[in-house]
Amino acid sequence: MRFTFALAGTLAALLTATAVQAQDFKPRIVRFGYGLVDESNQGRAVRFFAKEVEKATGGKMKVRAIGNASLGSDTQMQQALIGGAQEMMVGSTATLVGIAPQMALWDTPFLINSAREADALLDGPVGERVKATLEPKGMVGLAYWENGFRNLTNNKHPVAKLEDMNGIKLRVMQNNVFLDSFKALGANAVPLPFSELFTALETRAVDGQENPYNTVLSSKFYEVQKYLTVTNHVYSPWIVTVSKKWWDQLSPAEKKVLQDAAVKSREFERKDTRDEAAKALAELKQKGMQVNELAPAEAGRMRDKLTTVHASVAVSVGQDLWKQAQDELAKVRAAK
Ligand code: TK8
Repeated sequence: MRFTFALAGTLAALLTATAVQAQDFKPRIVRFGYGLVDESNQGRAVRFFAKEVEKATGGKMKVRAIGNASLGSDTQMQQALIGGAQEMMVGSTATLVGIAPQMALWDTPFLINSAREADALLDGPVGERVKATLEPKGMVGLAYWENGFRNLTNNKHPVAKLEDMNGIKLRVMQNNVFLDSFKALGANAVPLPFSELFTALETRAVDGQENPYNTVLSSKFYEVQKYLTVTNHVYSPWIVTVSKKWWDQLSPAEKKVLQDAAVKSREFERKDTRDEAAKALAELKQKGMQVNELAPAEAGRMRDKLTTVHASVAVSVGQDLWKQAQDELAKVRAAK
């Protein structure tokens, strides 16, 4: 008798669970856009995310991974998300600064010195606070993924000292902190969407650019760039965002699936990116790039120039957020 009750209870629970599931997940197509090529750390992570979501919804929600900026540049996709014409994207936080000014925190040169500091700051209260500023603007931020530490490439000459930056026409992201930083270093900085970068380098409309090793490799910049200077001048995050218009139509269960999958993919993506970055420099040398490390004194001179932009970042993101970030970093550094 007791056994029968127990069995009936389990059956009832199972049936309820199935009923809830069927209601909770509607058939949906999610267009998830990104800027890099399919065979990049970005592409691999979006496909990982797609699989997670399909698994968790029993195939109800289908995520289309659409790379190569086929849906537009970062800023174009952001507008599509805000307008509700596209569901999801991943791209640089730097291109969001026009919409959410506090994102400029992540553009601060030499703010973050290690992967450990990056993870603690981005996944902690500071990262949450900055992420939350997107929602009133029409986008929901789910998780930060890693773009990585940025390094300089160019086609003119090796950059061994500060003065070598003079006269280099350098593509930067569409963002004032990057523009000001590279102007401070003496480069002729030109903002350009990533989707136009390869052609601009190839046709020599610009001489150089800066991005993590992973991207120099996956986007084949080594084909059109001779010199690489190890600068690690800034840690650059990507952020996974959802159209708020679309998000508001989802059930709590659907939202949870997307949120959980974004975090799970973050773990996959960071590991993949770090593994690839560790090997990428050797590969880039093999492909013919001439790589140089800056002498410590020259790195120091560049660093001094770049830290002049710190005060203006603090003003544009607000002293309170700036201080919170510094305090958090001090905590992480002390906990070594
Ligand atoms: C990809 C970009 C890229 C970024 C850039 O869409 O623009 O240089 O580093 O990753 O977001």
